[in-house]
Order: sequence, then C-alpha cells, then structure tokens
Amino acid sequence: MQSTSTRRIENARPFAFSFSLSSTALIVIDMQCDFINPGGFGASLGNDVSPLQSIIPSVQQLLAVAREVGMTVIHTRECHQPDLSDCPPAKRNRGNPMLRIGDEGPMGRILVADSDGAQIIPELAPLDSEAVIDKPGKGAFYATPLQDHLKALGIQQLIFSGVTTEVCVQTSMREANDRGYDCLLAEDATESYFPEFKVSTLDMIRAQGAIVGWTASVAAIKTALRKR
Ligand code: C5J
Repeated sequence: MQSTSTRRIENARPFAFSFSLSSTALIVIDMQCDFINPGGFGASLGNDVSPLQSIIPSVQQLLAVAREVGMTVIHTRECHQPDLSDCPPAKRNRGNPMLRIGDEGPMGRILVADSDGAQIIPELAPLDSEAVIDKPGKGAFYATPLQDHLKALGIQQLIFSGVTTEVCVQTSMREANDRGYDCLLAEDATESYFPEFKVSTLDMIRAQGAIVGWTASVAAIKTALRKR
C-alpha cells in the first residue's frame, strides 16, 4: 500500500533527508551485464569488474523494500541502437578499448540494446510494472523520456543506486539536481572500478550543505522506508 506520510533518514549525510513514499522513486542505474560481468564494456576498458558484483545483494535489498512499500522503481541501461545512430563517434573511439561499442564480444555486441551484455543482470531483473529507461549517454536525463515519466508520476525525490558511482550515477544525480529533484545516493548500493573515485564522489555530493544531494546507508534507507 502506498502512503503519502513523510519519512526521514535521520543519519543521512550531511543532514537528515525527508521524503514521502508517493513522491519518491528508487533509480537503479545501469546494473547491466556489460558493466558487471567479465567480457563486457567495463572489462573491455581494462577494468576488474569484481568490485561491482559486491553491491548486488544491497541493490536487491533496496529493490525488495521499495517493492514491499509500493515505491516507484525505475531502472536505466546505457545502450545504443543496433545502427549506432545514437552513439557519437567521440564516445565510440574513446579509451582505446579492446572492444568498441557495437563490436561483437562474448555477450553479443557491446552496449547494443538487444545484446545479452546490455541486459540488466538477472538478480536485479525489473518487474513488468517498472520502467526501464535506455540512455545513450552517461546521464539518465540526456535524450531520454525520464523527466516526462517522473513528472507524470509526481516524483520530486530520487534515491539512487547502481554503477558506476563517479560516471553514470554521479552524472544522473547532477542532472536530476539541476532539474530540481532532491537526490540521495545509497552509499553501499553503488560502486566504482576505482575505490578512491567512489569515496571522492560521495564526498563531492554531500559537500557544501548537500550541493548535489545526500548519502545514506542501505540499512538507514530501509528503516525509513518501512517506518509507518
Ligand atoms: C560507464 C556507467 N562507466 N554506467 N558507464 O561508462 O557508469
């Protein structure tokens, strides 16, 4: 049952985060095989993907509680059309990867929408009722219907999770912040290939009185969501 009552995460940082269930969405960013599994886009850039696998249980917990309390859940995927018409050459050529976007890899074509690699990992599979926003960029708002979707649902606050912290999660959070959403990042439900980048991103987000937003642990978010 969805409720409009106000919730508060007292120990969010840099200070308490207030939200209501009916105006908040959980956004799960890019928990796709291409970033999480060996042989995908993340690995093609030379990254060890195993640190990203460590947050799967935390994201599962967030999803379970959000579904239990009836909160809106939205998933994103970073991916491109098969003809790569939405992939700028500058993006495809960047990074000197072993495999470029659109090349055939062990999980099909890298970051192409209908390939196995572009799918959300089975452990976090979206429900039929949950929107999946395909995005050609790092940010979830650029060239996507996300803002219209949030407006139609009356969403004003966003709880973020997913990968990678300093790239698609942070870019999406900054885009959301500039559009007037209050944003909170689940500290242990986001991960980076670079541990120091995750630490710095969390610091940057909550600096200067929550200049980009708030952060809080999954445990604190779960407690607030379940509070009646
Ligand atoms: C990257 C993402 N890292 N989902 N994408 O290229 O963070």
